[in-house]
Order: sequence, then C-alpha cells, then structure tokens
Amino acid sequence: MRPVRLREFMEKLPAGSVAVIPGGREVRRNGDTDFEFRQDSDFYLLTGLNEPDCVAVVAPSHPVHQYVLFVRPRKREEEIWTGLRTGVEGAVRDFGADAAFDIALLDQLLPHYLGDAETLYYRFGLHDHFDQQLIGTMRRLREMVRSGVYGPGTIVDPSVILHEMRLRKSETEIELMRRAASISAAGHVAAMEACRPGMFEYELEAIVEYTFRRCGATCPAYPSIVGAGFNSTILHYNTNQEKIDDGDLVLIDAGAEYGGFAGDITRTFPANGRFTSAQQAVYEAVLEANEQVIRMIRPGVSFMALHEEAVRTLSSALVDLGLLAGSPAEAIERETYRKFFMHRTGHWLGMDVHDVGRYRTREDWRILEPGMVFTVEPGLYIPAGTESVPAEFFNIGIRIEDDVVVTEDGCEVLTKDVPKDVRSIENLMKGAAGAV
Ligand SMILES: [Mn+2]
Repeated sequence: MRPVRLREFMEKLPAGSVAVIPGGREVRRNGDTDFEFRQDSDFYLLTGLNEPDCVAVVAPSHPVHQYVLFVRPRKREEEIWTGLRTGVEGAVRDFGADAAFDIALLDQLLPHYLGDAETLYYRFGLHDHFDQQLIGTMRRLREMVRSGVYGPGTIVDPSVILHEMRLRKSETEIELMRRAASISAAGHVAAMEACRPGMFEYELEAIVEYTFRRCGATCPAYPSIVGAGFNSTILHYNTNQEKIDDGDLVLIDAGAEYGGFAGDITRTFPANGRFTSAQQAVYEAVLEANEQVIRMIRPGVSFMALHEEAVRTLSSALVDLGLLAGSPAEAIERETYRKFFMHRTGHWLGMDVHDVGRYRTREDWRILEPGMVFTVEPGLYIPAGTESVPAEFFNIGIRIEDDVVVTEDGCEVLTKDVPKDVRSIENLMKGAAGAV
C-alpha cells in the first residue's frame, strides 16, 4: 500500500513527469564515527522509509513502475554490525513500491525512467553528491538522442508541490505534532522545577533532553539553548556551559522530535524562582505580544500581520518602559525597536524545525489556512552595557515561544502545557522547591 502523502504527490504531478527524491546519507562526525542518521524530510514524508542511501523515483505515467525505490540491499555480514535492512524485498512488501533495486544499480536504471519523461522534478542544491550523479545521468541521456531517446526538456523544483503539501498538515501529522509539543512542554516544566542558582546551564540541558527521551522522543529537534544571565540575550547560544547565578534569568529554547516532527518551545524564568520588578516588566511586555499575536490567528489573516502586531506591542512597551525615546509610531517608523527585538515573530514548523513553505506568494505575504503550523516567539534582549538603558534592565533576555496550528475558526496552542504567566511560573518553581 502506497503511503498517503505519496499518493497525493503522484496525483499532483503532471502527466509525463518523473520525480527523483533522494534520501539522506550517513554523515561523518569524526574519525570513523558518523552522526546519528536523520532521514531527509521530503523523502521520509513520501516513503516512510528511515534508512540511509535510498532514492525514490516517482513516475505516474510509467506503464508499470509508478513508484520505484532504490535501497541498500540486505547483506548478512553488514547487518550484523548495523542492524536489519528493509532491502529490495522489503521495499516492495512493506513500503508499497512497485519495484525496488539495489542502490548500486541507480546509474544504470535511472535513464530508463527518465528516457521518456517530459519534465524532471528534482531539487538541486540540497544533496551535492546526488546532484553530480544526476547531472551525469542527464548527460548520458543526451548522448542517447540518436537512438530515439527523448529525455526531459524541463527541470522543476518539486518543492512547488511537496512543500505546499508540507505547509498544510494532515490530521495525522497534527496528532504527531501535538505529541512532539507535549513532550517538549514536559522538558521545559522539568527544567523549571529543577532550576536552582549555582547549577550549570548544561545540567538544565540534561534535564530537558532526558525528559524528551524518557517521554519517547527520538531526539532534540535542534540543539537546545540554555542561557542564563548575559547568555539569555544571545539568540543562538548553545554551548550551555556557564554557571547560573542568583538573580539571573534563564532562557531555554528546546524542542523534541517525535515521529519525524519537531516541537519548538522557548520559556524564560528567574533562576531563583522570583522575577525582579525590571525582569517582570520586560517579561510581561513579551508575554503581551505573544498572547496578542495568538489571539489574532485564524484563517484569512496574513502571516506578516502577526509580526507587525508583535512589533507594535513591543514598541509601545519599550516606550512605556523608558527604553526607547519618542513615540511607538516613531520606534516602528525608524525601526529603533530592532535594538531589542531583532528577529521575526515566527516560522513554519513541521518535519524541519524551520519548516519548508514559502512565506510570500507572488502576490503578497501568505494568508493563513487551517492546518498550517508555526511558532509565535516575540522576544526582547538587553545585554549588559546596552547604551542609554538603566542597569536594572541589564542581561534581561526574554523570548516566549509557542507552537500553534491554525483551525477553522482560530488556532490551537500545542504548547499550552508549559506555564507562561509570571504567577504560574513562580508557583511552579516554589512548589518544586517545597518538595525538595
Ligand atoms: Mn523557533
């Protein structure tokens, strides 16, 4: 039985086209050790096959082989070391391929599938090794022209079909994302409960990732960020090696991967369980932006309008806090808010943490539709020494990030299980302290 998303992709491919979708390869970490394998997201979506060195050929107009998998063959002597493989038999039996072959035969057999194709769907620039291999195949096809071989005259990026599909999650996919989000939430709650001044950032990282794995996640969806004090103001800090001091804010941006889908949550909390008044003031400004944006989300709203709303909310807060001179309108006009809020308010979320899908169509910014999943993550960052800022605001880095799915009449917040208002965070941390 062919996977659901593959069938959908096949229906959308124009007659006479063939799509070639390579899977991921093993990547060397150091010495003779590889990174843990992670399948290419497009390939995994279409095939459900989680092994390296595979290629899918999708040819809806082919008389018999409309879906072909090239895979690593089963070899007893290699399987002893690296585990059982699907093999060519399993690719047909368990993964719905019409035919399957040893990946070593790809060069020899690919011209057969591309020979009569009008259009080749292939995404260049993603898999360098395979780009070269495919260019070789195209060259050989051209050399066969006098024997009547036709060869594709057009090459199209399959993302025009595939990534539009990935942008709108199915109910099954949303269910996996709910699980990824709730596991991610559990990791954040565990870190808040465990945090004490004097701990090191890596201890919280370990608690977060331990919780992910204990709850059944495959792995973190991206390197976890645990930054205390000054480090909370560094957007992609992830060395996580410093000591957490009394009075620091701790910013954790971490998400679990489950079933091939990513969670992506950021929370910020006081190391000692109590916000200072400056920390609380900035925190509540960011929270207001987060909640204001979430309230706006429904079908028909422009993705860009969400960012503009966050900019408006944060700009007026910065003026109110005395951190920006002039009016909120001037802060927006002259973009002075960017001194404290320098990133976008959110991104698509799915199999990749920064998921695929265009943010603009040819006409305008993307209009939200049910099934789209993205993050809402306004933030404010004030490193020590920031010009014309009172010292009480130094080293306040705050980001509050939730994952949402657009529904028929609003949105569902997938990450609602982690507290985010000041009192709930303080109560959670106080309760945990009492229990120790
Ligand atoms: Mn994010």
